[in-house]
Amino acid sequence: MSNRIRRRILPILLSAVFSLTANFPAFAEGYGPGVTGPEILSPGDNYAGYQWGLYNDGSLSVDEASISTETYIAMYESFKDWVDGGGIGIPPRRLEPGDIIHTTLQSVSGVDMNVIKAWELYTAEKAVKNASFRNVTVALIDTGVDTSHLELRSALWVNTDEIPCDGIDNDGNGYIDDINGYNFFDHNNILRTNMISDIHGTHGAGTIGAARGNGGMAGLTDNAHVRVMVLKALGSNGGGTEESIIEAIRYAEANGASICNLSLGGTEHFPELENVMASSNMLFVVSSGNGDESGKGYDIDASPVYPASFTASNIISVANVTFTGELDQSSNYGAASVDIAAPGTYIFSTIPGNRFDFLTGTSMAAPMVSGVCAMVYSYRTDLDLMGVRDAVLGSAKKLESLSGLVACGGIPDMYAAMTYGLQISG
Ligand SMILES: [Ca+2]
Ligand SMILES: [Ca+2]
Ligand SMILES: [Ca+2]
Repeated sequence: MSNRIRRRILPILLSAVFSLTANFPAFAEGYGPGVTGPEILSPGDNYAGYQWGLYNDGSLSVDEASISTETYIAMYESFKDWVDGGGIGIPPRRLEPGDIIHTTLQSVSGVDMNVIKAWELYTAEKAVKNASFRNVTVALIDTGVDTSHLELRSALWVNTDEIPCDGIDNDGNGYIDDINGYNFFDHNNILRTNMISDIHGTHGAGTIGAARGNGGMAGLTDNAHVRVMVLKALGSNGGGTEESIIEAIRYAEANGASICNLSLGGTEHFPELENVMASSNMLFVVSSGNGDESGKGYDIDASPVYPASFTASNIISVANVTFTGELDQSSNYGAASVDIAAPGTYIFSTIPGNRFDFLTGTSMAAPMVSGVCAMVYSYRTDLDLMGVRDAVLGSAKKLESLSGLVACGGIPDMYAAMTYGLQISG
């Protein structure tokens, strides 16, 4: 069966994550009949066939319809001339059928994180050793999250020591009514803030924790043991302050998170943030960044971005690989600074309003690694977080195209990471 995605991309918008959200009426209204994925993937989750990062049999393809930069500029200049001329006279150049360039991208079988086998192992052993699986909290420091999304309700960390909506800081942690996390950007407990800016955080939360078997998509982790703590530290323009991010990190650690996803970064070096991260007991998973102003990825060993380029050993920096096994053209890389790549192009996940969409960027790749780390940490009670890091990097599925671009030369293999260093019988 072939799953085909059709989409339009304007060249000028290629690098902008938010630009990829507008054109998907097919996914506009929650759970529908949609396209059925391979039944093996996640029975009941009818969109899971789009989640090539979990399982890729080579059947997924994307039809991209784009126009050349030259055509775009010609149209823009023509429109500008027309406006400058008072909107009369020669009409501006319009898009003609010949201007559209169609490209079909075909996925390559096996470029995935071997998630099915990992789930089977986890589920089979869960029946026997349920009590000994670790409960893991993943802190997502990002924009807001639509905490009411049907896929996320059972995925969220709950502060059981806090009574909601009574205006009192019941657990005395310094934050009033912090039930699923906190908003460090606006300094309040509102986690669902804006339908547009919350796309970024909601998408990452779905990749890690969307419910399995209830329709829609499938998150990487088991809601019974892995939860997402929502920490908003970025505003509606995607920016935030060093102070708010540091405060969110301190909150995460103080309230039991062990893995911290940071799908954010910039070229400015923040020494205090670096100190706080290096001295934290958490494992950080950070995005390597989406290239320069023209959307072209670059070597962050030569031109650092932070926090991806911080050298602390409790940081995993993540680049973005496409479903063909190549690094995405927009993804930053670095043989020393970037540890691993992960699926980050045409990533299907949750967005606000019970909807779903495809997004592209290293911001989508980092939550993949956070989800894998969380499952390994939950399953492998014999490992500490540095052991989890070693397992994920040491068992990575090597891809020739990534050699020399990321330190481990591959993408996560969830099954191999969970069984890293173990003798598996049968
Ligand atoms: Ca509190
Ligand atoms: Ca309260
Ligand atoms: Ca689901």
